[in-house]
Amino acid sequence: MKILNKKMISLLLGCCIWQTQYAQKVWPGDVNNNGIANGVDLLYWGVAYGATGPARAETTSDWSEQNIPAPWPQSFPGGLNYLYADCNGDGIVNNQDEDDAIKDNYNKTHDGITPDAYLNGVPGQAPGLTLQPQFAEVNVGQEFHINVLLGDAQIPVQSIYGITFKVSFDADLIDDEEHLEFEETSSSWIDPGGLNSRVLKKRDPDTGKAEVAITRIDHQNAGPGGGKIGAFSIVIEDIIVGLSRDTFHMQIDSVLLIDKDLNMYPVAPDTAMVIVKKQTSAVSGNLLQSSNVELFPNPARQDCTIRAGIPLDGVQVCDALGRPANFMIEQEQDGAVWRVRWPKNARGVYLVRCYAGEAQLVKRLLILNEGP
Ligand SMILES: [Ca+2]
Ligand SMILES: [Ca+2]
Repeated sequence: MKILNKKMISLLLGCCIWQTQYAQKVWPGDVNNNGIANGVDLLYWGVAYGATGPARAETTSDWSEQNIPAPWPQSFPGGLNYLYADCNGDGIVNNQDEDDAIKDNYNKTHDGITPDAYLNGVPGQAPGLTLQPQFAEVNVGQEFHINVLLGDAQIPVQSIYGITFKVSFDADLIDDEEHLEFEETSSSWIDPGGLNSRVLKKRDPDTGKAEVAITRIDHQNAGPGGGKIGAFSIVIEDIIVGLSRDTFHMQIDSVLLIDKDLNMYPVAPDTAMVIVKKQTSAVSGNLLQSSNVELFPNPARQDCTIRAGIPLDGVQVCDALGRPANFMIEQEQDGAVWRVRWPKNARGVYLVRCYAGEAQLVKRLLILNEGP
């Protein structure tokens, strides 16, 4: 038996690489060629918007492998050719590639998937992608909003061309597909004129997943800036059996922000919780108003204090997934003052639930550093 020497191995490897390169196909909608069509592909498409090059032999947006044409003059950082952004193969990157391919083929996969490079940042260090519920409590069947804000005065976004983010939510509280929808802010700070951006919105209430991608198409960055970029409108269905109240959670799982040159920047994801009241339950109104409950310091490093205008029956802290956090919670002064301490490595966003009778209030707590 002949033993392969180094030269033969490298020749064999070279042969494999050669074959791989020439086996490349276009899958209409998978612009970054990683095996799946999703919001990240919209970002690549936006960067290549308006480019032209050789058309494919066959013009189609069907989800099937297509032979590549001759290379286009331009490439993305990393070397991927712009020809992949021409999803339908007609020789130009324009709206049809988005409508007919990225949207229609959303979440379809081929071959092996190379995971997309999302860049979740650290709260307090990177600009935040914040979920801001319109109300702390809602009734079953009541429509409410969770505003989505990107960057703020403390930590603005320096430069943005596009962003995509994935969220999870409590699907069992959403009965109808239309009862969780994202509406982008028209003429937001990302696109003040309202004419130079495109949005991809997809949600699957069955699995409790949604993705939103926004990209500019004019090769100009927006920013520095911050503020509202859109809102989820939500209706909770009356399907909560055996409970007088429940909570609706939404969290941002992954986010990717780019500039016009496809440089990627970290963004700190957020989580939100809204208490759902059943209309038949005896809820004692707005005993607990936000102004009645102080939480300080916030952001906090080692501990925080809750001071309420009335005695509280209890305080609970949940992590980003809505699970009770293993924090030390001590009651002082007949329940009007509570002190919360946490273990090391607790950095992140938490939700603090305060109870008094039938009333509840949720406050967001940002922990910047590890405990003592
Ligand atoms: Ca892709
Ligand atoms: Ca095209």
